[in-house]
Amino acid sequence: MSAKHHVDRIRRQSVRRPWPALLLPFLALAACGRAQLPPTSVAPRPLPTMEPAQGAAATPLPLPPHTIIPAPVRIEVSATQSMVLDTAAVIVVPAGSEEVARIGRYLGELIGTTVSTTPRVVAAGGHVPPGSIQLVLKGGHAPPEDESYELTVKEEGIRVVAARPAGLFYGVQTLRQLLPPDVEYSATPPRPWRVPLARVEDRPRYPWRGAMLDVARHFRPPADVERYIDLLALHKLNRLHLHLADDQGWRIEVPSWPRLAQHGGRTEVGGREGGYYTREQYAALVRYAAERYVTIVPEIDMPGHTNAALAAHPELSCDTVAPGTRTDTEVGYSTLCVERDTVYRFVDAVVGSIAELTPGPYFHMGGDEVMRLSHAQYLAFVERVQGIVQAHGKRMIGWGEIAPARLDPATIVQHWKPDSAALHTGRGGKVILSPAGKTYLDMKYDSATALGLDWAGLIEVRDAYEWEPGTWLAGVSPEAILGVEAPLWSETLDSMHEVEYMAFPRLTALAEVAWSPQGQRSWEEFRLRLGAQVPRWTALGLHYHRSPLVPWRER
Ligand code: TNX
Repeated sequence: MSAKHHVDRIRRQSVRRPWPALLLPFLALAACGRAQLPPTSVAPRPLPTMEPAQGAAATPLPLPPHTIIPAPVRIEVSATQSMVLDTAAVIVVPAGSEEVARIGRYLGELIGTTVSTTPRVVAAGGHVPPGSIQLVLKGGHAPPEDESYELTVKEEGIRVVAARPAGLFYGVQTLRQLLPPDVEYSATPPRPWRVPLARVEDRPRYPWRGAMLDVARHFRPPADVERYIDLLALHKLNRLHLHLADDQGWRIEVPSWPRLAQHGGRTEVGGREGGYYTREQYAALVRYAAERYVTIVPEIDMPGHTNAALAAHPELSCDTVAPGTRTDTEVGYSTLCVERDTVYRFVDAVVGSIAELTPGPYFHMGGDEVMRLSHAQYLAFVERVQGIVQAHGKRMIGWGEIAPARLDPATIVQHWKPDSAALHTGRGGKVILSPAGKTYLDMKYDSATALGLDWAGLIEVRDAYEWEPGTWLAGVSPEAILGVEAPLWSETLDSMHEVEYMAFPRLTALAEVAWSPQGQRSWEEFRLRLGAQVPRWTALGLHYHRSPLVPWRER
């Protein structure tokens, strides 16, 4: 899918002191949206309003101050002035940086749809036509993981400046959201685009801004995963955790254990044919994600949730009798035989083969919901797997249950339900927050939602938005929180449309939880920005839940 995107009539938000000159300053909307005008030489104007959502109180709702999601740290957008991006524009990139040139091409494809409307990418140094876009890598000593950027849109041209290419990519995503939503259509007729004059300074709150896709319960072909990656990139999310194996299916080829995918990949929940990724397909997904600054985090869930592996290789179970394949959704019945050496040869082969294809530093071992082992057996298994993962050069991640094992501080615990994560942060370890009652995208929105489960409660978009990760876990300091991840378990979801419907708009809300400063987040203001996404989401063909809490605007 080409990267394409939004926004119509923009109002600006200045969270701190407004920048001087050029931009018409409004003050940030206060909680329920009455704007005040700061001292300014520009004559005050009434804040534009919109019709209330159907069934809402009769008070007209204000337009949002801007419609960028996640909200940048600092943003000013002119309500009245814009620049014109026409076919003379080029995209200027630093000479010698293929990586930034690639970001330039990505931006060009977003803006243009044909050879004549797609801006050329040129190396800095030559003549730059007015009204062009410059992607600038600034020197300095920023750490490799720096994701900050600055974006300025002036009449003379657009500049994105960052220390690292990732920052440039995020600046491009913000620019995408300043462009009219029609850019998201691949068949839009060529014409100049208007971009409101703007100035943005931005950086993420958390380095881990993730989503998880359960491709084990229902397999998703690579094209669906690519689409999900594109949607993550739009929201400045940077991790895609793939749940690659569970009781109902094994989804990745392991050459030395071919039956895992060939037999274990046959089925899925409900009994339809499953599927698996070949090594080439998986490597292509990793590349596709990396080009969008998304790190793939592979998970092979063990020692439980392993029926598909046991069905393919009965020597992994204690009775060595192959169980049948399973297409139901019961949990807790399967386990690897943790006393057998074969099991560790299997773990080593699987971790090694996936690690080879995974440039990202992480390997997720699952470790959840094990009911057939003693606690001592379970902990010993986790510790042994940690050694194998480290021997393959990766940092281990596991669900909250692994915390009581003797973990290396470099290992990461993913919290999903009350657990002993504090044990791990006590030893200097980090935690990813995926509290089920806030981040589980497979929970129903309300009692009328046809899809999904409800064991962790009903989660409306407001619930997903309104929480503070920094103080979420008692006994865990804010510094120990690596970030936030939203898992999408797929027991009840067997199409990409259903996946999208459950993810959106909650994933949009969680992207802002992970990126934007807590002190600047307000549900009343966020829901206005969310409601303004309709034209862009329509252009993207996105399936989403029309939450009654959001004033959706068609234009
Ligand atoms: C719990 S969260 C699970 C998954 C299920 C999910 C359904 C976790 C680590 N385990 O196996 O799919 O609930 O919501």
